[in-house]
Amino acid sequence: MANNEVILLDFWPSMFGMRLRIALAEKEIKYENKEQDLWNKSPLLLQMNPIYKKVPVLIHNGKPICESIIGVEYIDEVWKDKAPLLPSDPYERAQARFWADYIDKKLYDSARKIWATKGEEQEAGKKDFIEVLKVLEGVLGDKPYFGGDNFGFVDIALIGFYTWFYAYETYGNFSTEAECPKFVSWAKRCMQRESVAKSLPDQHKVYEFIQWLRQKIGIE
Ligand code: GS8
Repeated sequence: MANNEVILLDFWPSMFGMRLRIALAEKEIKYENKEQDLWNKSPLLLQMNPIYKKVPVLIHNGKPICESIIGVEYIDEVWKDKAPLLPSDPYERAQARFWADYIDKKLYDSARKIWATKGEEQEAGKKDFIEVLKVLEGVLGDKPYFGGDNFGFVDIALIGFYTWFYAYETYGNFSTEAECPKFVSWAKRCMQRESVAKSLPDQHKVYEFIQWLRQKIGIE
């Protein structure tokens, strides 16, 4: 539809980009994916996200929406007739936003320390990372998804990280399954969904990318 043009400025290993890919797939929205070179940023990316100059950017009918979590909420509001992602109850919705925010504030940084640092800093990152996963396991409880019986907002905020786990475990020398088995069962359950399976790259490809990144930042 001419008045429903959707473009995603994306970068394949980005767990933030994956959030939008999954949300768009859940809603069955057709879009054009424009892969970005983050080391040579396109005029389009600089124009659409002049503040942070980061991907992902969702562009709906020419208008940019920056920040992945805000983009997922936007998608849920605009295409509200299909596959609701946020809970309908205001309190539940506030809780879902809280946990998505927790993932952004706590998980990314600790995970990054596992592959981008060494020694004590790496050990601290690993410890924090497992602690965060344990907190999230507690939130999940015995539910199949963070959204309860339905896959939803918090699941989308979190599952993209899973494709980086192989690299975290290899560099950090630990097993998530041994530390957080419930978390891994949840992740495998999510991976069975078509929207997730087709939005996440292969974990070995991500590992190779991180190897390249480690060389680039001079840690290898
Ligand atoms: C994070 C986006 C981000 O870090 C969101 O959208 O949720 N809070 C934002 N994007 C990275 C690529 S993924 O690690 C990025 O675009 N980096 C380019 C840069 O920092 O120059």
